[in-house]
Amino acid sequence: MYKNVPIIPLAVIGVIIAAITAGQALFIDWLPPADSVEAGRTFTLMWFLFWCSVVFFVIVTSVLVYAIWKWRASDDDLEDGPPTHGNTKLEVVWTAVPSILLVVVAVYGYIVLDRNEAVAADRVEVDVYAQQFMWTYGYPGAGVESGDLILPVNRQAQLNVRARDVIHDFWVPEFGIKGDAVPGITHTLWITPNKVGTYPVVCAELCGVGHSVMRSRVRVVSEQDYAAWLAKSATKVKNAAAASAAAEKLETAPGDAAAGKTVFEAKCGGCHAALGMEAGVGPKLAGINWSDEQIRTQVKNGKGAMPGGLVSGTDLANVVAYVQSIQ
Ligand code: HEC
Ligand SMILES: [Cu+2]
Repeated sequence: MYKNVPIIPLAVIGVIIAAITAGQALFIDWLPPADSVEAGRTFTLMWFLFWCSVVFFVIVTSVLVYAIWKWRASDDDLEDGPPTHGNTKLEVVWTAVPSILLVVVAVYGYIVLDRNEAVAADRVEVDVYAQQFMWTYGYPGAGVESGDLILPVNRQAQLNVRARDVIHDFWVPEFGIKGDAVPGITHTLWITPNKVGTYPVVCAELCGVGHSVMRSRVRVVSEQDYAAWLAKSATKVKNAAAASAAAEKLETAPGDAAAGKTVFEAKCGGCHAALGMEAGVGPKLAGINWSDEQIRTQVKNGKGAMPGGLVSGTDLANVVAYVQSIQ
């Protein structure tokens, strides 16, 4: 029954079309390197779908090209074509084969998704914050905040992606995972980087004028480097907190008005004339009857034409004591 099938011309056309299609697939870098376990699975699924499509594309296109060439009507042929009836066998085949393939793809896709979203017990959790136009990464537990995302290699990272203003989208092309950052929602992503290196984080959702520069970096490092980085950053945070607590302690300690007078002359006298007893650029300070706290806040933060941060530490305590001494 296949006597009428023109095997040779079809095969020649098929080989040509297959070569062109495969050439485009193989010689162009369509995908970035798969540098996470999840990207490996997803990209393999992608290529499976692609090569299945190539097979059917080649079959259908070959028959089409052959038919166009072979049965092209001559220019003066105005007749309707001969009436043909369908071919049941052929129709059963072209319904059954794609149906089976769809089921295979659905099962395969489900397996990939299920594995990619399996949560590992030893995962590291990172809070990802998107805002116009930057990314920040928080390490809960360690109290560390970072502008770069640091991840240990070969360990699953759970990213809790949040937006502080509008919708953004967290994307690291090499990781094969992308997830929207939506205000009010925490979007969880699981990524297991499997190669040490530095990768770009891209915002993949148009989020405003600075969208194209909303980039940061992921640094995938060894487990030891990760632990060392986290410990060092946690220590830095602790030291900064201790330093500001110490400064606060100095500022709020009872001050010495005589020493404060010297500081006042140097730092405040230019504006608060006659040692604060008269108005200059700044108002007269005698008789304002403010609390220590109010004076301290004024000096730390400034107000209007008065700059903040002129004095700190013990000098601040002393100058507050001086201002109180002239009330
Ligand atoms: C550059 C000028 C300038 C310097 C220097 C300056 N001040 Fe002032 N200060 C002002 C001005 C102007 C105001 C009024 C601010 C306002 O309320 O807009 C002011 C207000 C204040 C007030 C609040 C008084 C009120 O009634 O509102 C206090 C207290 C004060 N200064 C203390 C200090 C002390 C202490 C220093 C030195 C550490 C200092 N200032 C240095 C210009 C200055
Ligand atoms: Cu954005």
